[in-house]
Amino acid sequence: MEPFFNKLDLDKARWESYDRLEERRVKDIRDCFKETANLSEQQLETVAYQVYQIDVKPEPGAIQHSITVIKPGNVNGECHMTKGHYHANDQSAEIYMGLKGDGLLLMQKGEEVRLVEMKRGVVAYIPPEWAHRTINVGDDEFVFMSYFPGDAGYDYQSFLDEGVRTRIYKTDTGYEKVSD
Ligand code: PAN
Ligand code: ZN
Repeated sequence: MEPFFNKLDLDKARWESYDRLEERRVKDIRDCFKETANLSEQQLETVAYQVYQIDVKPEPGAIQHSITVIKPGNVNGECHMTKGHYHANDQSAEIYMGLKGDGLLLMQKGEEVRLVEMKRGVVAYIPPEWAHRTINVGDDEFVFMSYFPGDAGYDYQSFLDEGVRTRIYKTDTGYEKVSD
């Protein structure tokens, strides 16, 4: 393949161009939240996050990279978050870099949980075999960049089946962690 580049607008925390945009609405990720009874149609249709994808072939040796934007908001108090996943290829690590806003990176392996505050400039390393999810705990959008192996893949179901050990709720002054 040919070498290529894309420009990142550091002020806007967005690619100037990209190949694909994936959007997930609250209705697409409702199973991630603890309390989902009585959600309005409007809330179900709300976009929780977007992934701006640069397309690279999903091959060993390649490096995927994308920007995720989590919109501010909550579902019955629980902050907007990504679905979260293990990598299907469980030897795949990943790097997240905070670009804008206030987010948390939650990593989980069995009973163990780690949380990293992902402000602009924080670069976090997700080792192989740790599930990972990001959460917007701020009042503005939270944006970060991901770099991961071409053949990492996604295993959403194992994380969903296992269940998350820590939930993050909005408070007047920020957020609180609640063990589940
Ligand atoms: C990220 C995530 C992205 C969206 O690029 O895929 O933030 O989160 P979900 O995939 O959990 O919906 C990544 O971790 N890739 O491996
Ligand atoms: Zn990942």
